[in-house]
Amino acid sequence: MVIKMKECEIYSNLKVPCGSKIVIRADGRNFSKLSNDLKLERPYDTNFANLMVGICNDFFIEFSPEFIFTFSDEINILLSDIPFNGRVEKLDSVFASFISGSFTKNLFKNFKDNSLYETLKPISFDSRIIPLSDRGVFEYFKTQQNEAWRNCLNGYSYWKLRKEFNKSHTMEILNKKNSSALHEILFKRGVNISELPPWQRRGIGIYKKEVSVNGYNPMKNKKVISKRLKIHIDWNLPLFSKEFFNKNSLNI
Ligand SMILES: Nc1nc2c(ncn2[C@@H]2O[C@H](COP(=O)(O)OP(=O)(O)O)[C@@H](O)[C@H]2O)c(=O)[nH]1
Ligand SMILES: [Mg+2]
Repeated sequence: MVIKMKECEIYSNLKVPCGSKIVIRADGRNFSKLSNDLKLERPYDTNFANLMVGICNDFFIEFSPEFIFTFSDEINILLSDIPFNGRVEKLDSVFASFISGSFTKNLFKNFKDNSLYETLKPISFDSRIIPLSDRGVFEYFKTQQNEAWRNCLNGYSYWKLRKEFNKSHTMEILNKKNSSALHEILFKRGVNISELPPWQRRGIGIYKKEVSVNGYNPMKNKKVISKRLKIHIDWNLPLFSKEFFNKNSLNI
């Protein structure tokens, strides 16, 4: 019997549900090690955050998503116009590789010290697809923003304590501490968590925003102001609310 090879590609017709919005979440692979190799500042490195924003910007230009939310080494992308006919294999593989390629491109822009690259292995991201209802989309972004906040609290607590204690003792101290105990640990060491930069506490948003552009109408010989949508990098996100998404014409 002759095997029809096309029929062996059994996953190629797997598609996201019709009419559903999807979020793609990409996460850097082994970035704990990468953060050592790149000698990133702890717990937050501004060059690294700029690099992640560079990826989001590249993604926005290429695939016109509705909204992107990034913190740490993860990128959450909301798509309502879904390319590749919604084929799961295509979406996961193209997006993860696009993001990995963009990471490398932006790495050279944001980290100028060539000696850092000598030991660096190729970078990769994983990618997963989450189909969501309209209500689910809002809940999703709220959950990820809470995750960003926890990451901030844990990161600062860990690295502050590591200045005084070794790794295992630090872990012991942090074990089962609730968030007010962590606030206390930080406050005693001069960190008021609510005064940290918003992008560290709440993550970074990328979306289109209306801007006014000054122009000139030669027919009427007059200055005119027109409105245009421009990619906006929001380093100052509020806590996500329906109002935030409505205000920015995000259909969430
Ligand atoms: N020092 C530093 N590390 C970062 C920063 N952003 C992300 N990371 C690292 O990236 C890791 C992301 O977590 P996770 O995905 O669970 O770890 P992975 O499985 O090793 O990629 C964190 O544990 C940090 O080590 C940063 O701004 N500074
Ligand atoms: Mg990771």
